[in-house]
Amino acid sequence: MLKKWMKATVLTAALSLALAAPAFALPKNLDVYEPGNDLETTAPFNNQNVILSWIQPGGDLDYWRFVSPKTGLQEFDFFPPNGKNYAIGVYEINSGNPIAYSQSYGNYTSIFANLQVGKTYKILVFSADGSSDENTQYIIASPYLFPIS
Ligand SMILES: [Ca+2]
Repeated sequence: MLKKWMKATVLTAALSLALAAPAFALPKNLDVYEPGNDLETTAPFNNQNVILSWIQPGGDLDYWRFVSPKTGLQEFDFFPPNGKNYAIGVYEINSGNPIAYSQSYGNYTSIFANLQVGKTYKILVFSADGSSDENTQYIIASPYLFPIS
């Protein structure tokens, strides 16, 4: 009798924890492709002008952090896997409001973000409709912000 009650309590606790998580967030330990890929642990991509990665599964959130080497309007080109409706946003590091945002609707898209030199930003990529692709990577390119020297 006690066992049954405890089991129900544990289940309820687990369920409320799961429901408390943000809608898109996937527990890190379930993201087999990028086990450390959240805002706190993601690697910076300074001096790297192309990023390739996967949205998998559909609720995956990919964060990329960088310090801007320039001030002014900067271009980010985004290529989802063919036909996938992924979204890309550029944010100040601690902000939830994008300074630039676009949905791909299956195609190439580009966004322009007004950046300040020395300031830290994050790029967030996620699936706008829950679709994903475990075989084909998306590509973010910022060739003018981080030119190959
Ligand atoms: Ca990912």
